[in-house]
Amino acid sequence: MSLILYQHPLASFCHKVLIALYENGTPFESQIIDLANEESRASLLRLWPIGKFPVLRDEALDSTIPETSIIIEYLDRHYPGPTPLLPLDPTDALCVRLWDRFFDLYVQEPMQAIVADIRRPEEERDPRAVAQAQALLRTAYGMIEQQLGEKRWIAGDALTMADCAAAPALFYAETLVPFDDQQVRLQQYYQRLLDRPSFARVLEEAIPYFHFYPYSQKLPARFRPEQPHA
Ligand SMILES: N[C@@H](CCC(=O)N[C@@H](CS)C(=O)NCC(=O)O)C(=O)O
Repeated sequence: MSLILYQHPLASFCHKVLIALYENGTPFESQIIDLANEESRASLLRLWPIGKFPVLRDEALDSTIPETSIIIEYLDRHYPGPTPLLPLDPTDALCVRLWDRFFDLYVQEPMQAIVADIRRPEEERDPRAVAQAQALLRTAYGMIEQQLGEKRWIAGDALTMADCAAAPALFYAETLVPFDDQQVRLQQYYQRLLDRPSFARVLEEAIPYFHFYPYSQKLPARFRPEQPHA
């Protein structure tokens, strides 16, 4: 197999790339990274000393590609399929890159900050940083609602890399700061993302791991792990 994705099925940035791979039926091998396991962590650091994942390894072209947006652009260029993830028109492509950045920086990052905070010992938590992250999510939701207008996907009528970024970011963010009742377009967009077969498959594969997510009881009902009986 030419492509190997170093990833973890619970990790939101990995979901972003998995959606892109499933959209285009791109064959790949999955290498699960367990950061708690020294050997597994070392295998990631050898590829990308920053230690963030996913990382894509392409044996056929002898390339190692980190960073989700770069991975998706790489796949789009070298392994195109039925769902082009970047438009050919340069202006349209810029819009996709903007919204891809938007979801990574202003939805994923505050979401990760809130989750990281609850994983810390109580005395190391930072309620001010959490409140800032929650406020950023609320601002981002309002901007997404505006951007959607009558569009089906975030940058227009076709699903793109920006929607790959949006799906996992909104999936976890919504468990921390629920969407406003007034944000009807955002809610409908979120439902479209959940219904998209590529993302539905990613979520299905994550089910055995959701009990590791500290806010798992806020996930949509079908993904909520059963609570242990008293
Ligand atoms: N900018 C990176 C972010 C990747 C990222 O934050 N991945 C998370 C998993 S969802 C990670 O590596 N977490 C482990 C860590 O930060 O130590 C990308 O787009 O690939």
